[in-house]
Amino acid sequence: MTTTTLKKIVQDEPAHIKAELLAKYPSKVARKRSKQIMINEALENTTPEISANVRTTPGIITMRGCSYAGCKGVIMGPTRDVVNLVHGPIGCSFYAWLTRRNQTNAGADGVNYMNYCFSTDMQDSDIIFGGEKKLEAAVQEAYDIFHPRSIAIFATCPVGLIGDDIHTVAKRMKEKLGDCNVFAFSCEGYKGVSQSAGHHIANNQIFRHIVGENDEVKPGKYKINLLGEYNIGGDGFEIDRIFKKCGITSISTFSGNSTYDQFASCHTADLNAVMCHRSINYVADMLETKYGIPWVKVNFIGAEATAKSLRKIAAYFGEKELIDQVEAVIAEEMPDVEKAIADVLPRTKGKTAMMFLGGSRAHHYQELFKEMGMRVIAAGYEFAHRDDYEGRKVIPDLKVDADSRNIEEIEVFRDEAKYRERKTPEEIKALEDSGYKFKEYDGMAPDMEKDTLIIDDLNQYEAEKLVEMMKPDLFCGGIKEKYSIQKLGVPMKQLHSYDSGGPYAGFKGAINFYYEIDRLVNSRVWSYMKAPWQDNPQLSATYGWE
Ligand code: CFM
Repeated sequence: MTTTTLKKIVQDEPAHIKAELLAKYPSKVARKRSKQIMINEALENTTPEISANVRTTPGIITMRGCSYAGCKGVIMGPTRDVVNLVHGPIGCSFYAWLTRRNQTNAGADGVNYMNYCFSTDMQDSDIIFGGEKKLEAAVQEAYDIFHPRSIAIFATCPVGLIGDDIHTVAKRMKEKLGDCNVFAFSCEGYKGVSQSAGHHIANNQIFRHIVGENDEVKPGKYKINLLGEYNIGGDGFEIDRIFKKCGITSISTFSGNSTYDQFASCHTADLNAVMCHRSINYVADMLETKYGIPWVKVNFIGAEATAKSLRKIAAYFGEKELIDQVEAVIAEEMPDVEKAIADVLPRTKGKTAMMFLGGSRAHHYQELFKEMGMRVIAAGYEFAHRDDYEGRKVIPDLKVDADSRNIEEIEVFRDEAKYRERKTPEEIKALEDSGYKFKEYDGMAPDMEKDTLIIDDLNQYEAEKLVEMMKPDLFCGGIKEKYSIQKLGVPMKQLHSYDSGGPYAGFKGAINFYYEIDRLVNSRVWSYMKAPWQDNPQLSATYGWE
């Protein structure tokens, strides 16, 4: 019998911590995990290579989700006027029903299917005899009740296993209904190694079936698409508020509070601002190739980052009117932000945080912690690719393996009729010469301090071990980690769902975040928490190979 105690190990021993995380694994697993745990050396400009977007070892309790989650839940889920129909057992729809907190405003037309959950509710008999007829009937039923503009069908694991041809059903129903775009996603949960595969599948199908359908020129100046913003906890509403104030017209958001028509007309915008690089970079690249819209990386998490991103958008258009207005908005919004920082800083400065989240927030949220004087001592993504850690410069070196080959790459060509050069090559060059970066993302590692830990696909065991050893003042993750971390006496903030908070984007969001984190890391309640094993001995066992 052994007793586990919480003990604070000196935080500047990353090699020791890494060795401890790996110590319990069988040697083969330890070797694999070792490549996914990197000690950051970014400050010396020699970012070491990390292994990412690889399979999780069976038996390990991963934080990841599935391909269907990435396609249906993440990309298509926040679209309010498309009926998102899940073809599968009802269990697959549990996490598809408003659990992601992507908020919606029904808008002038009042169409909003967000509060519904559409499923074919497959039964044993459908698995045995096939579910195509049931799917067809479900599409018809949804059409008869709602008369939606579009119905999207999502495959769950059993659909791929029994071989239901969802694409043929979709095509047949599209022809039969006439005024409803029915199309399908082969996003079976097992495709790829995580939800990241589902993002790619979703991006391809939106591009193939909707984008470019509506050429109508929308009113407004300085037209952009905001890609990779999903309006969690109202983030997108705050960003829209700021855009409006600045005089920037948002043609479409992929896909927070979005509509079918936004996707259909997004090719009329003049710039793509990419927020979450991981989930949507495919659409950004395709829009550039086919329609000539350049893209830039932005980040509206953090007040400084928001100001920087607005200036980046204004610099692209290069018109004095917009540049002045953006500066006026920043000048108007920042005093409240600075006041809030001055208020919390004496209490938050020097506190430490860990963040393990999807494929972009573990990077973006570091901005907010920096503004509060907090240090991020360990961070990682669940399913990002190497470019999200090390920057897009590594893309040519990425290896295609059996899992990535599984995901369709669609070939996109210039649309001679609709392609429009947004800037002349000279204008682009002038911008680049002044330090402007198109199509660029440097990833998380360069923004992290030397000797911090960067861990890909963290699991339940490692999360607890890491907290025990490094004892951070705050841990950020998702619902699966929430209670096990809190039981260790460490406050836990969900940065997928924001618990029930938000928005955290933009200027107002930053202020919300400062105060919430201040309350969390300074609450004394956590010091009263004692895990049961701190008082009582815990039964322990050894593995066969030990
Ligand atoms: Fe992009 Fe997202 Fe994220 Fe993501 Fe997500 Fe999310 Fe996330 Mo949860 S699209 S990669 S698949 S920023 S749902 S809004 S919080 S894991 S870090």
